[in-house]
Amino acid sequence: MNPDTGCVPDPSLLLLIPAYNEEARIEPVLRDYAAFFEKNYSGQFRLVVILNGCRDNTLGVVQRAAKDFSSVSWLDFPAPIGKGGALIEGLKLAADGGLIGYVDADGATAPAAFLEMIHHIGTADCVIGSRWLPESILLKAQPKFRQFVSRCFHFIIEFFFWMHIKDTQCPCKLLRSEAVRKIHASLCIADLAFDVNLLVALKRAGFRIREEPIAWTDVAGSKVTASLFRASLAMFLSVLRLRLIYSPFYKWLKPLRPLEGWIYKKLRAPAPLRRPDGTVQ
Ligand SMILES: Nc1nc2c(ncn2[C@@H]2O[C@H](COP(=O)(O)OP(=O)(O)O)[C@@H](O)[C@H]2O)c(=O)[nH]1
Ligand SMILES: [Mg+2]
Repeated sequence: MNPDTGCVPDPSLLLLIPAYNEEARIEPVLRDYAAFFEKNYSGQFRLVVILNGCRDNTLGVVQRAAKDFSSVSWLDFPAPIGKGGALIEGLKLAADGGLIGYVDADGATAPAAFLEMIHHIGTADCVIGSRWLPESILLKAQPKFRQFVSRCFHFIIEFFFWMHIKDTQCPCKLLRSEAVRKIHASLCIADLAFDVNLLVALKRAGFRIREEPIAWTDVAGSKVTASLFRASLAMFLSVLRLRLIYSPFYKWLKPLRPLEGWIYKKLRAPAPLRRPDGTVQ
């Protein structure tokens, strides 16, 4: 039974958590989310962790949590598919009539804050948490330089795509499964610019995105902050590619693909994914 309405059951909810070398951060997050949603959500709840190529014991930690919570499971891909690639795989699990969303493995978004997103979806197709609205609550802000880089990235995104979204990168997003299904073939960005890929695809397909303030806390151990320069360059390359995909010039740039692949390799970032027919979206 839905606690708000007293009668309509909540839609099924699938929560994805991409995880790479997260043995130190992920376990309390899995336990908190599973316990909270099993208690406070009347619809079916599933939490799927998507790992790839972890070099630590993240898998063992996830398996330990899955033993205690039946809602927790995992997918493990050996290939270096990146956060975006992991989410592209996870979004394939979108179930009819349900909701699907994702958060980071670090617990920056508390379960109650994610539940708020569900209450906010209303007639929208996607609701995204935002750390850059006046009502947003930053329990612990990101380091100053990271914030500066984040705002530069924001202006680039706004210049390229004109979406008027204040925080494309907040790792707290919730979507209707139908919307995910319709745009899934347009998802190809494997690195951390995946969020931009997702939002641009939704906007271009005419889906409604609602941006809501979120209570958020920065958690130590970010891989992005640890390699900010490399990660930012890779993200810039990915948004540039995304902009070109939607331009008439894209087909002329095919000869540059090997160069692009070489740059991603040098930046140690996952290159855009290839479709089964070998083309890149
Ligand atoms: N599966 C997978 N997850 C990743 C990869 N890189 C980062 N992640 C996950 O993506 C999320 C964001 O990473 P994080 O270091 O918290 O970045 P930040 O929140 O932007 O500082 C975390 O849950 C990571 O474990 C990757 O290559 N593969
Ligand atoms: Mg994070």
